[in-house]
Amino acid sequence: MKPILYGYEYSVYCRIVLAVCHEKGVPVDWVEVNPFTEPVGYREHHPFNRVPALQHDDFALYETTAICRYIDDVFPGRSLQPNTLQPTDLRQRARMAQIIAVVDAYVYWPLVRQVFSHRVFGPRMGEPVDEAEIQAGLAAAKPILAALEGLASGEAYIVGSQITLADFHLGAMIDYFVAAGEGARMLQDYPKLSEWWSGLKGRDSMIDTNPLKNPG
Ligand SMILES: N[C@@H](CCC(=O)N[C@@H](CS)C(=O)NCC(=O)O)C(=O)O
Repeated sequence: MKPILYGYEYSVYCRIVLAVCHEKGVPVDWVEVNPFTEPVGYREHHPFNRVPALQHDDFALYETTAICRYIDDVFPGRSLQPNTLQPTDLRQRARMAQIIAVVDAYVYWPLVRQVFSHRVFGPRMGEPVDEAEIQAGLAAAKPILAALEGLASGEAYIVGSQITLADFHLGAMIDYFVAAGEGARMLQDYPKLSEWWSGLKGRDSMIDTNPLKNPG
């Protein structure tokens, strides 16, 4: 059976899973849930009421990193060479895990929830903008981007010449960040990240899964 993905249209975390599924050629059945409204019964799928959550036959899984690794491990995929989004080189594998952890711990809140949500998403949804949140997010973003610039490989992808799960984890967040003018300008200060992003953003899996592709 096709995996079922419980997700919210604008969720950056769901977009990571969708991009990975796109790369692996794995179709999913999408069930729309908005976690910000406490959907009735959804905690059965995710006890912390977040998205995404995956159901694959009798196997239920939540947490984006776990879901992406599962998709990559279980499905053979179609076109990737090598046919995995996890490097076999152990140091690159460790770097991939590190970047994903950095994204979850330090990137998501300032870049997405402070800068993107208040500069781009709020106005799109007719919600009030909190300039203080944007400025706090931009201030926090600088040392985080500097750290990621230090970790970036300088090759085509974030940990080396092979695309990995870390590209999608970071790429989904950067895409939202640069949707804000201040975010796009700030990224230019980081040459390795800018070069990496200019390559990744044109990938079909990134374009096709962009929740903002339709004008709002
Ligand atoms: N640790 C979770 C984080 C997922 C997450 O925070 N998702 C957001 C949407 S992008 C959410 O569900 N937010 C609901 C809320 O904050 O109440 C994961 O990796 O899947």
